[in-house]
Amino acid sequence: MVSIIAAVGALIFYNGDSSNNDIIDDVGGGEVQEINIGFKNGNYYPNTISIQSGKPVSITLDNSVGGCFRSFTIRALGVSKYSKTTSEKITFTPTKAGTFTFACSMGMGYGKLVVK
Ligand SMILES: [Cu+2]
Repeated sequence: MVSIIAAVGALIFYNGDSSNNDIIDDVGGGEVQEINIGFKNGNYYPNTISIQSGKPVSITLDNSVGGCFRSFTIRALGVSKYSKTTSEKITFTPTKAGTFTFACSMGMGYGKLVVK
C-alpha cells in the first residue's frame, strides 16, 4: 500500500514542475519524520510540532489518545484519518511552509504543526 502511494506521488511529481526534483530525492531516501502524539490535560500532547517541508511525516497516536481524538484532522492540509490503533499511522508529506492547526474531526483538542 505504501509503495503504491509512493509510486503515485512520484508520478505526480514527475509530471509536475522539474523544480520538484529535490522532493523526489528526499522521499526516495526514506527519511520519514516520525512523530508520537499522546493525550494530556484534555488535549493532544505535544501540541506544537515542528516539521520540515518536503519530507514524509508519520504520526502515531499512542494509547493515551482515546475516543474521537483518534480521528486526527489537519484541515488545511486535507489530512483526516481515524487511527484505530497505534499501528495505523497518519501519513502525509507537507509541501509548503506555514503553521497548520490540528484537532479531532469534530474540532476538539488543539495543536499546531509548524512546517519549515
Ligand atoms: Cu472530538
